[in-house]
Amino acid sequence: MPAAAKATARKSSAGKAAAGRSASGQAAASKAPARQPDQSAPYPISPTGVPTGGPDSVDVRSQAGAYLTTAQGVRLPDTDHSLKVGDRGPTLLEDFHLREKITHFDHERIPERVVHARGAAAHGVFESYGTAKSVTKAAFLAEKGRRTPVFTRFSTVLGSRGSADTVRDTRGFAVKFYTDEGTFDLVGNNIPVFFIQDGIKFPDIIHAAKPHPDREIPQAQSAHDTFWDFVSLHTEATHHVMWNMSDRGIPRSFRTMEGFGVHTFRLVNAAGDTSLVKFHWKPVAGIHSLVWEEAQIAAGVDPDFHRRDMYDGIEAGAFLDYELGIQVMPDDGSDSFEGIDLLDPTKLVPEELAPVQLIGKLTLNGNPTNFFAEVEQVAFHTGHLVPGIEVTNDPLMQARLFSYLDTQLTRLGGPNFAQLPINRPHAPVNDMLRDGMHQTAIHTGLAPYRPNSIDGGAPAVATEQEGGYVQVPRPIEGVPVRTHAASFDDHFSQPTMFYRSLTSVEQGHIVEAFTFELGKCYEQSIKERQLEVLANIDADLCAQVAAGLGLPAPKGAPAQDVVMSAALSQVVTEPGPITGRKIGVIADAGSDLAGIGKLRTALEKLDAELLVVAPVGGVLGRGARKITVDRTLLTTRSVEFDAVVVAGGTTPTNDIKPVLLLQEAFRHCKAMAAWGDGSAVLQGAGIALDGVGVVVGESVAKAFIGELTAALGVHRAWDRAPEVMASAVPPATG
Ligand code: HDE
Repeated sequence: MPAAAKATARKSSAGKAAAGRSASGQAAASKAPARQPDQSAPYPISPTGVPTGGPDSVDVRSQAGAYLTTAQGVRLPDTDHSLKVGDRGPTLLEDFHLREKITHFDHERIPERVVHARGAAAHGVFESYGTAKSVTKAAFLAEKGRRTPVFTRFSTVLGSRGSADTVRDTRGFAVKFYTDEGTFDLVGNNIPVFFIQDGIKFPDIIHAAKPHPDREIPQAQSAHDTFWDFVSLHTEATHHVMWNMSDRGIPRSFRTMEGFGVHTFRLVNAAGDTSLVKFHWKPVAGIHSLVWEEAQIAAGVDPDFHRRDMYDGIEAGAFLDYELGIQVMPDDGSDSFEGIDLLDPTKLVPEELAPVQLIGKLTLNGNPTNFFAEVEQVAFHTGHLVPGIEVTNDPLMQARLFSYLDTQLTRLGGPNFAQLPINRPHAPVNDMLRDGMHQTAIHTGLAPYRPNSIDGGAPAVATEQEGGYVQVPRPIEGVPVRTHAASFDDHFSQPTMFYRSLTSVEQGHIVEAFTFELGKCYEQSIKERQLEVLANIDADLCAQVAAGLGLPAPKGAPAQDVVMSAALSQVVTEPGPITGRKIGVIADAGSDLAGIGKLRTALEKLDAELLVVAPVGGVLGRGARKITVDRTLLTTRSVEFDAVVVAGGTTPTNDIKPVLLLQEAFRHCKAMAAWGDGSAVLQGAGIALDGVGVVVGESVAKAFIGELTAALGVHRAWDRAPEVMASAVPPATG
């Protein structure tokens, strides 16, 4: 994107925030660091949802000024020495600055999230296509062109706050829409199904998947006994487990993940007609994953792999784009569609049966300004709904409606967390909720109760026509039972559909993942029980995993007549966009610097980033041809790049670091390229120039750039996989 266009995009998306930032009051705080252009912050909105500040007011979101002060605003002469009796003497209790500074520090941490503790988030905007008008009256979806500010948090589920980004896990995909009709949260995952059918089992699956309670290991992993113990016994988890073991469990980037609302929602249009709907986020950059070895290396060399990728991309103007889509099913009272129980969150509806209709676009274009205030304190809740969007009887969804509000009381220390800047609705708030820990609103009026006469009867309740959230009539009858519907009993046919709908490369990854994870278990009986589960999905899958574990493959009864769903595969043959992708160019002092410059210009036009990798840091060349070294061979590893290119003129070397970098990237099926005599460096690493996904050219000409970007656009050269990724699994025995 050209610089001017980027600036405009940012300006319009940062919207009111940008206006607040440039307020002249900021001038008084001349020494305070300004926000970076890529940084947004929650809009300056009061706890009652009313925008604060005018053009002349200080930006209330920043705590800034020329002088260091106490929390009470008293200017401080020194913050490096405590107040002592003489320069060696005991410290005085009267040192209010010392005590305030240390006390506040002692209380800087809040409890991390029970699940989804590790996360990163960005601000953005959602623009409606208006195509959902026929199914929902929610204005942020129904009105064409309407733009709604959003805050989106991505997360892993199992790890602690400081764990690595690239572990094998489900990813959270939670979006807060600050709509004019109140806040709507779509708290989804990157996997369309869940481990359990009933919320009452959530503590069980999470206790099983978290580190063992005695030694607290392993961190952020499912490859351990308690996880496999539980899921092998609790077979309704099978479908979700299949997705976790697939490439979906190790996304390349937040920008290349799909997102799903998982549950079936009930949408209501202006006429009161209802539909059953599943939400999907479709990444514009395509769906793409890491390979397992890459994920493991990245967890060590860059535990911040995903958050860095998102923050850097946004800073460079390579925003993250997703289209929101819905699958619409009739609300005919059966709560099912084509034989699929829509209240069972372990089932998906194949896109071939109910196509995903696109209804709007999400663009993430602003980094947080303060991680704690925004990313840590944001509080999502499945009960944050707006008129036109309602829930269903999905027993998982029902339990979530309780949990999210409840958990914030501990995590955010009381009932007023909706007043935190990141959580404040942009719609006016008039809630009659009063007092409590951390109350920051100064409510007026004497009568926070209804009915009242003292405040003239205000506030009024709203009718449906006035925008009141009035649930559609939903007849409910039955006797209280602790049981489930018979339609919830099928745990295997959709896992079979998933496995068989994938390409052989993707299936191979699933086999390897199961073999790895079960291979890390100690209890033989757990491995054997999980093999029995696999036998009910696909005999071949079971046989291959059993062979890798050195165990006999049990016989099962996989479903015979499953429908296939091509939409479940993420392998593409047509090149897509390369937004946000990173291309490493190996160079040295003798390299063709003009060629590097030309390639960088071409890639930047496509919102991709070129990084120069050289033996040592500093600059290459002189004068106009000067190029800064972005990474040295010591500071980078192949996993940082989607493609590795050797610049013409680069001297071949026996140094193990460039050889390792090239061989690793090649083994991970990435696009490889060289121009001019740079191809000798490729050959020196044992890479054949006529191989799949290897691009060579005389110079950085149009054809060379085109072939390289096409190779990047299909994500990986999978046809290379049998040659470079085969692992010697012994043949299955009878
Ligand atoms: Fe969550 N989940 N969950 N979950 N969940 C939380 O809420 C819970 C479930 C999801 O970035 C917690 O604020 C129960 C499904 C995301 O802040 C907690 C059940 C899906 C996030 C909680 C589920 C999710 C959470 C922890 C079973 C996908 C991160 C802290 C009934 C559709 C949100 C918090 C963020 C977070 C409970 C199942 C997604 C404890 C009881 C299914 C993306 O309230």
